[in-house]
Amino acid sequence: MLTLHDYLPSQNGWKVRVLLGLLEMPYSSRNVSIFEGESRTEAFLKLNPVGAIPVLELDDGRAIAESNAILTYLAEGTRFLPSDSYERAKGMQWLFFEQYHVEPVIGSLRFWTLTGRLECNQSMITGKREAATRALAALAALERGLADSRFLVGEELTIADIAVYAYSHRAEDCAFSLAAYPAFAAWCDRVRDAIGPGYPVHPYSLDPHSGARAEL
Ligand SMILES: N[C@@H](CCC(=O)N[C@@H](CS)C(=O)NCC(=O)O)C(=O)O
Repeated sequence: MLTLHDYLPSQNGWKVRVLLGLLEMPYSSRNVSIFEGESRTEAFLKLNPVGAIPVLELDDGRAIAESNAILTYLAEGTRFLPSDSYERAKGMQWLFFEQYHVEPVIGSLRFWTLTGRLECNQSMITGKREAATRALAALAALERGLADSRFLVGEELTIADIAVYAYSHRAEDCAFSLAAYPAFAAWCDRVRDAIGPGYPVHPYSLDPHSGARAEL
């Protein structure tokens, strides 16, 4: 059986949980306590030399890291990864966009905000202001990209939507208003409906080692 090395508050892990669920693929989940250093142990670094979750371990012990690489692997041959080479490349375009403009920007700001680190560490504010500018640029790009289509690649949900939605739909956690991005907000509703219930976003406060305060 597949094993997902995961950390529940991670939206990178969430992406993989969603696709495994939509594909109805059985898997076992192994929690990696990242704030206690579990992702930096010798054993874990053999699975992913970078020391980060999610990692998908196959039946034969081989492992795949990087959330979007895992999505691509799992979606092969399914409706979530187009077979047409142009559409597939468009999907890749958004997966790369997500890794450069969304995850390290909105995802990181969200982490610093929700775990209270930003508030406690004023020296970070300048850097994070730059991140905020980049986050707004990412939302504006999504607004333009979604002006004329239901999903990022045409009319159906693909892994590009799952990946981009994971952190971008939580932009309000970083105090960004979505009011200026109506096409993006409407797409968020469509993705939420297409995915269906059963994939909660877990708070960092679930993990006593995350530094997140319960009231945040
Ligand atoms: N680009 C990677 C990012 C993975 C990542 O940053 N994972 C975080 C959790 S969201 C992690 O495991 N951090 C632990 C660490 O860096 O020690 C992906 O998309 O999978």
